[in-house]
Amino acid sequence: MQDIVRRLDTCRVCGRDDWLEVTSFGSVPLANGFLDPADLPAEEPAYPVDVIVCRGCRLMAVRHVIRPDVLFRHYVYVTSESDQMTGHMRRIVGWCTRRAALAPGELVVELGSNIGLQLGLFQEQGQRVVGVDPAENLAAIANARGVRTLPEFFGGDQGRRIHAEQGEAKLVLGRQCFAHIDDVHNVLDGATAVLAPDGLVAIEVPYLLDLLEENQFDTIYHEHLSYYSVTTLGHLFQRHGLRIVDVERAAVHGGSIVVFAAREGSDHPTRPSVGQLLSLERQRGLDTDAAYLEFAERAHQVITEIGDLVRDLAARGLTVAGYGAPSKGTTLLQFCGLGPAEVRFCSDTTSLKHGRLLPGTRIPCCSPEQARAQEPDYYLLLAWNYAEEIIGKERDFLSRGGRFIIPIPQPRVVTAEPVPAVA
Ligand code: DWN
Ligand code: ZN
Repeated sequence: MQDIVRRLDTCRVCGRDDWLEVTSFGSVPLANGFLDPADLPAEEPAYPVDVIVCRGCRLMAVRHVIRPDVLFRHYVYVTSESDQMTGHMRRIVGWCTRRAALAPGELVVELGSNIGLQLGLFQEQGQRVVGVDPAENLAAIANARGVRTLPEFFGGDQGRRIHAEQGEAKLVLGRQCFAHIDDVHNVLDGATAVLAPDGLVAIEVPYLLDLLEENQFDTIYHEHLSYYSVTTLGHLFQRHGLRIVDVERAAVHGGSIVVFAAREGSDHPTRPSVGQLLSLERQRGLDTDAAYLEFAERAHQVITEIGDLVRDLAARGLTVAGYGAPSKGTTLLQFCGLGPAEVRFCSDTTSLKHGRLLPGTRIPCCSPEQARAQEPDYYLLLAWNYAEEIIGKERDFLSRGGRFIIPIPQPRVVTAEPVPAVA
């Protein structure tokens, strides 16, 4: 176990070792460790998911850090081409173009660029692009699509090399990858090495406030090492001569923030959004232990309620399947102790997951087409962050009497019938 996992002793942002022990969700296998049924291990290695909060900078983190190459060298999560995500990626282009005054021919560098969908949109409007992603399988897809992608972990060396080869970047973007990074200082060294004097660093992360308030316990797993607020990102950027100049909130992944940072001495004005979110975070108590301990209590309560609901349906002979097999879904099923006896299969649009078994629970994952042939009575909506889009396109399932269970913030059942108003 030693060589794969290490214990986080000092805070990766501020270096202190004064931790609040928030809770433990037990030991589970890795959320994206899908299994090949033809080559099943007798036992899957499981690692603790223990949540801690730094009393210095209020970084929320998981205590056990898995070696990044184990998690990310071959990766099954492919950026979604759903309407919601495509719309969001187009908005990102607009936000960044306006704020960084991006002109054709200028350089955009993206870390964790996956299969290059986001960079492709910058390329379409004339920017030069370089992606950096450690997942060799995904970088190969991106390169085949014509989006230049280095199959590497981004850090100081990569930032300096890109600068030497391509010149300075007007925009360094990292969407939904920052939470996965252990050595954040090395990554910001790389970002500042390649950043133009008037350039912007734009980081999109799931928002800690939304996670806590919406009981998103299932987004806590080994891949997500850190859970950020604007407060904590401010501390982090400051150590690298960067200042947060603006923040956008976005609905993706259950509620995210896109934080724009510029060099301390640059002319970029600091927008009111920054102060507004910093005060909101104080107002909601993110600087107190209570906010985290109360979340933990609610999370365990919701885990019990979801498990009870699904077990009760299965005991009554009703069939339940998972809609989507996202990382948060494999996590939720493991935390709730649900297996193939209660959840027959999970349907997912990602072909890399088809024919495989979910980690830990060993529930089979199939394509939506296969799922249609064995329609369940209830779909447990594991991809709840796409609830609106999915329920919209599954109206026929609902009209045939099917139901969705939306697991968080509290489990609720959705039927075709509008819920009657309470008198
Ligand atoms: O940070 C992370 C991010 C950004 O994404 C990760 N560590 C891994 C991943 O998290 P996730 O796996 O929870 O991501 P999604 O995007 O919420 O996954 C949605 C899943 O649902 C995908 O596997 C695709 C599937 N899906 C589906 O089957 N039908 C999605 C839609 C919209 C659908 O209609
Ligand atoms: Zn800290």
